[in-house]
Amino acid sequence: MDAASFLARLASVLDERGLLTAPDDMAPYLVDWRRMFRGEALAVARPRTVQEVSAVMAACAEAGIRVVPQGGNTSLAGGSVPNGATAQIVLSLSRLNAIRSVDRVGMLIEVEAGCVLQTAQEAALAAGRLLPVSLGAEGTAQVGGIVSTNAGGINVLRYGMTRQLVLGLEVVLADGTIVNGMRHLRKDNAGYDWKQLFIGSEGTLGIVTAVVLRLVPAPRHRVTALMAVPGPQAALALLSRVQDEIGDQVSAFELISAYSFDLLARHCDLRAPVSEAPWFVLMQADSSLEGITDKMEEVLAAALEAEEATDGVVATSEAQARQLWNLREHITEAEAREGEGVKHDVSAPIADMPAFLEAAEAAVMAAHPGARANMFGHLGDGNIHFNIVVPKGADKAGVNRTVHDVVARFGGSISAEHGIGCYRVPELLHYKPQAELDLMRRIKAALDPDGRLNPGKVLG
Ligand code: FAD
Ligand code: 2HG
Ligand code: ZN
Repeated sequence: MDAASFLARLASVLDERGLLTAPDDMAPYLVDWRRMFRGEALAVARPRTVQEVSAVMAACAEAGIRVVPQGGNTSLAGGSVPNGATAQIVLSLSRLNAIRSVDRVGMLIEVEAGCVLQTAQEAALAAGRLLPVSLGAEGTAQVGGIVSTNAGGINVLRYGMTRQLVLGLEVVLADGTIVNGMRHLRKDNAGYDWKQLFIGSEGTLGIVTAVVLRLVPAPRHRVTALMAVPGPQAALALLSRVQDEIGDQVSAFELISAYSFDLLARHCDLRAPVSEAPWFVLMQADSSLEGITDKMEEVLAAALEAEEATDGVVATSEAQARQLWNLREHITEAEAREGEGVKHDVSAPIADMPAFLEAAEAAVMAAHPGARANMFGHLGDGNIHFNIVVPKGADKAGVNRTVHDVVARFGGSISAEHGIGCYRVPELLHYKPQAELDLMRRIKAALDPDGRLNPGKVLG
């Protein structure tokens, strides 16, 4: 089938707003959030229903066209844009975005893939429930995207990764088959839990079209605190103390380096309301019961006494809490404004984080003069964004290898939450044991035998 016939076929299964082919219309879909990866596409398909997704996939199968699924296009791993090779279309889920239902008693939400995460969060909150996936891109990222990347964010410590929240899933396979597993069940051991294959597979195994997500009771009381700490070891001592005293209520525990605050001050005019320190911890606890703020203040006073922290501020209003989180959420933007950032989204066993940070920073400084580490992230999950700001012309792949060699020494992962996309393919192939890669390839071959789903991503 030639390109013109293929596009005519696509147009016949979509409505008049469902197919974009003009370069200006397609441009935003062809470049990633960091503007590092750009590709080309024959068209952008924007179906409104799962039947239309199925028809698009069947047409692509017949014509041998490759498909790049795209949600909010906030991937930090270059996963959501074409990679330049061969004939591809972008399949945008943005118009398949309905909230089908919110079940207050069953504590779940049924939502289509293109629904923006924040919209789903707001619908849950209106019913007195919390959808506990929270990340800086939540105003743009879509539910299908967070499921397809198994997104993390700031609440993993208490509620787990996105995977832990998915009760039901609807997917469209490479040949257009619709698989409807939209169950509202907490318990279901009837056969293989196939939905786990699609969660976190970054669009390489199928198209996520709808999801049932578990909700939790919306907390009535929340306390947020920013603490200045002498170092990562002290931060871990503080984490332990907080876990001992209010562990069932801690929902976020984030480590931020002084350099991150330096970037925030210079590029976003944002400043920490505590005295200077080499490191900071931003934490949050949520509860249905009153008294969490008093308890947090008591715990933090003891931490100051024990010199695990040197200063701190507990937010006394919702607005002040928002300001503290605003600092944390702007680090990515501040780093982007500073210049060339080499991102590492790494994890290591939590207790080893201080030693890991020291070893990784020393290795980078020794091997790459002029580099600076912008370290921040989810210490409570053992996940740090170990991003290196480098001078122009630096050997970025070399920086990756230096950091990831240290990660490997600590038994860590080269991607804790952002995924592989195309950015980390060489690193995955280098560090993942052969037997695991072979198993992944067998899964890929079973579900996408012609290699048409998100080519060049994850396994390359
Ligand atoms: P996209 O970027 O569009 O796609 C991501 C991947 O999923 C691609 O491989 C794409 O092909 C695939 N995909 C998308 N939708 C579908 C679908 N319906 N079916 C099949 N495949 C699909 N990530 C975190 O984990 N934690 C964070 O704290 C975090 N913070 C961020 C902060 C900022 C400022 C930014 C820009 C990004 C952040 N991210 C974070 C990364 C990103 O937001 C997440 O990976 C998010 O889950 C991507 O959602 P999306 O809808 O934008 O997906
Ligand atoms: C965060 O935790 C995100 O803020 C983005 O995962 C991290 O910019 C980054 O590398
Ligand atoms: Zn993160």
